[in-house]
Amino acid sequence: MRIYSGPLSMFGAKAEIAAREKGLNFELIMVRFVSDYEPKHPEVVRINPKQQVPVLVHGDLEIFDSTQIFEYLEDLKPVPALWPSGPAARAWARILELKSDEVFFAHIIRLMNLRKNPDAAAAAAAKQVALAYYREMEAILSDRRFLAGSFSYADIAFYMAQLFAERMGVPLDATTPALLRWRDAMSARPAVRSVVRPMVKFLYSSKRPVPDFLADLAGDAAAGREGQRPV
Ligand SMILES: N[C@@H](CCC(=O)N[C@@H](CS)C(=O)NCC(=O)O)C(=O)O
Repeated sequence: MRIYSGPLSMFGAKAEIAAREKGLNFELIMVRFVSDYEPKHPEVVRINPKQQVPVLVHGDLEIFDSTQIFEYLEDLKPVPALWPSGPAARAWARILELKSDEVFFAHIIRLMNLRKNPDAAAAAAAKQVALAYYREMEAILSDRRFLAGSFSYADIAFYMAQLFAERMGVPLDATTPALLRWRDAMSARPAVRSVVRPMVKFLYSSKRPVPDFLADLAGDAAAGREGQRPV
């Protein structure tokens, strides 16, 4: 199995975390990233008409999109299950995963695009929507450890989206204590650490800010050592 990802790809990180949580062996191919994923890796261009990472190749199968990769991994290796059991619980978990990627993260992409204009009214509006989403997730976590009950793809998706939100100036704070506990639990998972550590090193090596909650993952990178080298 090969996974094509990028050093700052939150969607690639989703796929990689899931593969690691499943205990699958795979080769990770980091595609070039300067300020964007350019020039595109030829295999990514050939396989994904959207020319984006992540892309997964397994034997004759070539697929793309982090959520589609989740579904394939779940069918390929059902244990440990990363969707909850029962049709309603699974459907709800899938909706949470979709909302994280396509509703919450849309506002974070807006903030990325407004980085040179942080005082714009549109940036303030995007932050407010993201903070309201934190409150929604806080309410969900009031009676459970993970968003869909058991640990699931919904948690992986929102962890990565929130990490990027933090980078874009929408941090969690004490007003959402359950969410802070959830994030600590997520950050402690070996699969998450394996994926986020090189990302943090890349942030340091490319002199980009690193969210405080990830500082302990930096190791030597914080002292100026090289991060992950894209190919
Ligand atoms: N919905 C897709 C989104 C993939 C995506 O946006 N990938 C980004 C990196 S995180 C990318 O490859 N961007 C380069 C581009 O769009 O040219 C997924 O879940 O995989």
